[in-house]
Amino acid sequence: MSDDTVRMTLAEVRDYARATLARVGLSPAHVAAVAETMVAGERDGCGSHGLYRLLVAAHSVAVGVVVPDAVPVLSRPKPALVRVDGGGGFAQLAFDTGRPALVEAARAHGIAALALNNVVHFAALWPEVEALVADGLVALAFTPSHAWVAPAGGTTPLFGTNPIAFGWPRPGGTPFVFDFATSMVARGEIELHRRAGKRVPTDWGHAPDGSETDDPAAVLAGAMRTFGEHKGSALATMVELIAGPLIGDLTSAESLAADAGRKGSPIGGELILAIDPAGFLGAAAADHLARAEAVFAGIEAQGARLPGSRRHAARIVSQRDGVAIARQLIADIDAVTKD
Ligand code: NDP
Ligand code: PYC
Repeated sequence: MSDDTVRMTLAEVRDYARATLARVGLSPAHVAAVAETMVAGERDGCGSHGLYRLLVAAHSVAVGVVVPDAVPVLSRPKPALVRVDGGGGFAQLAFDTGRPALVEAARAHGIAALALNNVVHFAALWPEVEALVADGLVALAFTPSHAWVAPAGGTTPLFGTNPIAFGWPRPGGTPFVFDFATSMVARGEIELHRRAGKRVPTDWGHAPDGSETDDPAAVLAGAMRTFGEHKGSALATMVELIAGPLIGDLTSAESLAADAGRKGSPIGGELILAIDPAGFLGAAAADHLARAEAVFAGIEAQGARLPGSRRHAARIVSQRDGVAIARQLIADIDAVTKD
């Protein structure tokens, strides 16, 4: 461990996150839900969505982007559809509110969807799909963000970083879960590079004049790029559509407009789909899930790793040894959240 970092147990990370979120004015229910996703981020080696997000959350509260004591309201537009109106609060509590009904609906109908509306979103999506996979379901999650990303072929921001997460239950193994932005990287990763004084690869984004740059500040001021050229661009468009207008919520451009220069976290919705393997397969589901294991074995047999394997390895280490947190980050969080 370097002098630049402090080692914390996961319990200390949780206590620190909870105390900070309570101090900035979140209600106890939001404190508990939001802190847990930050603990998960640090635990699984996902620093861009760990304690760093305390700065982001505190700012969103301070500038009035988020309702710190919002009470999510659940409704059932159709038997297999669950909607939670987050009341302008952070998305984590809205998800926790809708999750039991989503699981129940997926088991009853084979497939079900949860729309979170009117939420403020800054979290990674894998904790949500992982929670649904723990209930034996296949899960997908999508959310737009702010218009920071240019479509392939352009240099003007239009899309959000628009993550897609997928989870698949594995008998006796860690689940197969991937979760990534449809931009080259999450914006949080570029912000972490800027904070650390590091350059970024030139394919991560464009400077404000559209030119190539390795300066993270220039990319943040200019436009990020989608991954996979037109393919990532099409997936980013899909996320805009299905987690925006399809569920009656904002696109990333509308979210940025609603932010009105306050630089808060994205405002809008999220779509989560849950599929029960027993829906199509009944009692044969277990046999087919076992057969699916050949796909994972085939990947690993070639020396490739499965998405999620790095996170699960990091989890084992951090549960045993705790995590190293940058002293500067703690100092910055304390500076903006303590009197
Ligand atoms: P990455 O580009 O790091 O991709 C992450 C995914 O790819 C993980 O599932 C990861 O598994 C897997 N992966 C990475 N490298 C490999 C490899 N060599 N072989 C196999 N799988 C691999 O992440 P992003 O920067 O795109 O996104 C980071 C986070 O940001 C996500 O959790 C996302 O939800 C979040 N985000 C949230 C947004 C929001 O609006 N709320 C917006 C944008 C992003 P592993 O974890 O095991 O490394
Ligand atoms: O890192 O791109 C990102 C992001 C946006 C909202 C939450 N995380």
